Amino acid sequence: MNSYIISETEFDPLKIRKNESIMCRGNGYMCIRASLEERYPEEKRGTFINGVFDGANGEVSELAVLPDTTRFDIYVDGERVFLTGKNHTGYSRTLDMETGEAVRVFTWESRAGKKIKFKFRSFVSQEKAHIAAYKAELSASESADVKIITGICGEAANTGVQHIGAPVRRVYENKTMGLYAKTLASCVDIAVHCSVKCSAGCTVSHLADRRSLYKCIEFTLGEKSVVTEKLVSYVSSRDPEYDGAEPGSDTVAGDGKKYLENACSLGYDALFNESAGKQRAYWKRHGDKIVSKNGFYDRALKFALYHLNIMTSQSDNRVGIGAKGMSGEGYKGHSYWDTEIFIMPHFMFTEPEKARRLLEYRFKLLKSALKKAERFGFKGAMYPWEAAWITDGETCPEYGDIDLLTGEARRNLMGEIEVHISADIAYAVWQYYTITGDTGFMESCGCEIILLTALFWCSRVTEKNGRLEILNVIGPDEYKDCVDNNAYTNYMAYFNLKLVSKIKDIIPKRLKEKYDCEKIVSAAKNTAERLYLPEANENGIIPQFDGYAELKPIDLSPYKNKSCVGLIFKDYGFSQIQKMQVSKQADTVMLFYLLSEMFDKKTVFDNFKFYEERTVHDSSLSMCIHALLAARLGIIEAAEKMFYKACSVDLGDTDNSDDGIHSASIGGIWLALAMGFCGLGCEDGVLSASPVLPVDWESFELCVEYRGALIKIGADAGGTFAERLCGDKTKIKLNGKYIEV
Ligand code: IFM
Repeated sequence: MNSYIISETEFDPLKIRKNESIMCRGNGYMCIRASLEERYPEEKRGTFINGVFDGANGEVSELAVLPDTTRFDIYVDGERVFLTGKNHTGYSRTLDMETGEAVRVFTWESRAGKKIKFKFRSFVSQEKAHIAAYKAELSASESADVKIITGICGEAANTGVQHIGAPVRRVYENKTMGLYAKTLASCVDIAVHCSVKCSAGCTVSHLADRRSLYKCIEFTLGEKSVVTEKLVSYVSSRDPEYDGAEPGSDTVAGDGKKYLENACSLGYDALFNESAGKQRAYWKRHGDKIVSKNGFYDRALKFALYHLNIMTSQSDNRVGIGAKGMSGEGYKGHSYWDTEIFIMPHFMFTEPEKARRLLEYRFKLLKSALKKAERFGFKGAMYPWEAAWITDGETCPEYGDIDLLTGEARRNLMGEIEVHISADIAYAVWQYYTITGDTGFMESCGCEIILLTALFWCSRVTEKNGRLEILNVIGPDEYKDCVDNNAYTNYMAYFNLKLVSKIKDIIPKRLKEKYDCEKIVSAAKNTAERLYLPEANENGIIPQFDGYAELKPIDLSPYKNKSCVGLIFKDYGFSQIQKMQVSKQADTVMLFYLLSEMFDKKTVFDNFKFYEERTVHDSSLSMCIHALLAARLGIIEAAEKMFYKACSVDLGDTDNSDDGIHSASIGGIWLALAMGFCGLGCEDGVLSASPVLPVDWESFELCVEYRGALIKIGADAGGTFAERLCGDKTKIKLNGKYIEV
């Protein structure tokens, strides 16, 4: 079984959207959903460039769907090719994650009984960030007249919202097509170029349709296959190459045309070989694997690594990671705490320069965070709950869905009171520093983030009951609004405040001149000392928030372990759920992963059990953390079951990924394996691990980059192992003992 392959073996219109997401191709600069060549009502095409957000129509800024190049309208003897349940055989579609190429084959039968073989191939270049390529190979059982119409469709829109203005279109020398447009509110220039060529003698013409430009290729097909090759380039004025400069639409158009011409001089095969080579080099450094009877685990791991790679910019520190990466419109392409807590550890331990860039993105958001704090009457940095482009500020919509009875839009409070994100970002800064020892980053960005987020907490606390409390928040469990002293928030804020004393000796002069650092250090110390940290009650349970113990416990069995999310809302309204002991996702238990040194094993075990029974795991962020904790607690069988569910979030049989894959859950697959089963950590500047092997697994291994050395760590039937693959000798702590690798 090849773990690099994701496939579908039959055509199912109801799976179109999900497969568009999970088989999405990209390179961190752009992503293209794996839409089928022919059109179907169920499809949701989408091409995205990292950082190209737009907030047209007064709605919050969202990642804009760009002009589409994936569509091929094909006619055989005048009959349009599309698949029904009966008119085709030999269907298969695969994404080969090892090379990044998608391949789709089938034999279609026309109404007149002619059989046409189709093979479509496509990829987004790993080597040339702006380039994508498509190839269609056709052959026929008997002679048939074929017409292929393909090009650039500028009608593409986000669900119900057009972000791209009316385009300018050009055809150069009857060959290259160019489509130029601006996003409506953010005024980002977009240039899409496309060239289509055919291996057979054919008639070629161009068609201009509304907002679109196509090439029409007509030829007579027989047994000998005819190949149509389509190369495209995408460029935007927000690209990192132009950072700081206003390139102007002519430069953007000129560069896009140049990129395409250069790609055309190579052609599909050479471009593919180059790109696949780069993708293989990625796998060489990311040789993580799970060997087990159930090959699903290894595939899920490769799937996670594949998507982590394509969702993350290779060079730009002005962009974050969307909750769906760039694989769909879901969550509007916004970045949440998902990045710092679920995704970033992977990069800290494998490609620290990417982790640094992601934190630099948060540094660039400081201005927005300061402004947001001021708007709500606080000091310091109150980070946006949802972030898009660096100057967009808070992009969490103020209103959510309508109340079906009244038709009134329901207020969405996350942007205002889901404040734990500020502590999550500070946590990630510290974690990055302890893993990498990157003092340069602390000097340029890290210290300032820690100081200003701590200052926020100093102003966000309320004097009550003779102590400082944090009132009116939403914790990670979003099924509970407006609670006081959410344990997760309070403990993470405490950690954030305590960090200030840890960095006080490395605060750069620049910051001392800019802020009254001594005052912040002392305020953070006093606030931390007086901050209320919810403690375990007589049953050993740390209340998720004030009054949790008084809420009604209910039987969650009808809602747990179901493939459908939000089932509980069929029986209860949101206000009823507020009064029940039911959590959407890991909340208090997150602390046992992040701040494990603050809790003893019994507390962790008792709370894990208590809260898991009360959690419906309706968020994709939940199961991976539970798997991680179960592995750390040594309940390996349960951990494996939970890991299986975490791996199934996108790869399982649900339609939950139609709007894009789940980035946090994907980060969580690596997290559960690395920080759970492998027990990876960093203690006093030394890499540590304590791998445990589930009984059904033969072995697993992870490749970790630690301070310049690449180290393979894992477990097999012979026990645990650590081996240096390259870099300098280094000391690590394996199963509690120091060894040199
Ligand atoms: O950040 C998460 C949140 O914890 C649960 N709802 C979805 C968000 C984006 O993934």
